[in-house]
Amino acid sequence: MLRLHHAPRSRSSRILWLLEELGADCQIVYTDISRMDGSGDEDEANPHPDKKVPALVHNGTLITESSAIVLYLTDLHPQAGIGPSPGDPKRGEYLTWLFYYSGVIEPVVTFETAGLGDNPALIRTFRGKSEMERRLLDALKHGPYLLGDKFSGADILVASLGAWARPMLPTGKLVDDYLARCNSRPALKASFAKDSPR
Ligand SMILES: N[C@@H](CCC(=O)N[C@@H](CS)C(=O)NCC(=O)O)C(=O)O
Repeated sequence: MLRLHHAPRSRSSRILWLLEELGADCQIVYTDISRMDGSGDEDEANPHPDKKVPALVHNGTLITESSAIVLYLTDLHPQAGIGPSPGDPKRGEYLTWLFYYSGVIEPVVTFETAGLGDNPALIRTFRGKSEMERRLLDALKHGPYLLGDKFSGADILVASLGAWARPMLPTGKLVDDYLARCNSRPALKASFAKDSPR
């Protein structure tokens, strides 16, 4: 049994999208979170240790962090073909993008937003926006998706960032077309209906 603790218009919305891609049966528990604009509040019933979303519970096991949840769910539903399984030649590239997303892209975006994009210690550790842009463009040149021919959970992470903060991704037609391709997926449209409680 899968249960997703979800807050509308947040990082858990991308997990709703993935669940639709996978055709996975999952209970959605709508939860309040404390938001950047000062609205909302922590929900005591949220099992996330930091009272954030997404938080996934599978047969009593708690999984947090978007990339970990994406990997967990695509491994759980290999037949959907949304993430290469162990043994697939694309597996290493898939893991690289999932972890590069959480380990580099999100920190770089956060530092840029905070005006710390030229901090030498941060650049030494994570590199900066230009290196991140080069990595994305190099992959998408061979597209149409990050892993090449096949759409994957890594695209859900990057495209959902693009929907939230388009200026944080490289400008230009290559990325515009990539985002349009991802955003036209029927599973994303289906997930919108579940984003807020009825
Ligand atoms: N690295 C985490 C970040 C999760 C996160 O920051 N979620 C936001 C919503 S977009 C949240 O729950 N914020 C509530 C808070 O900061 O208390 C992930 O990707 O899962």
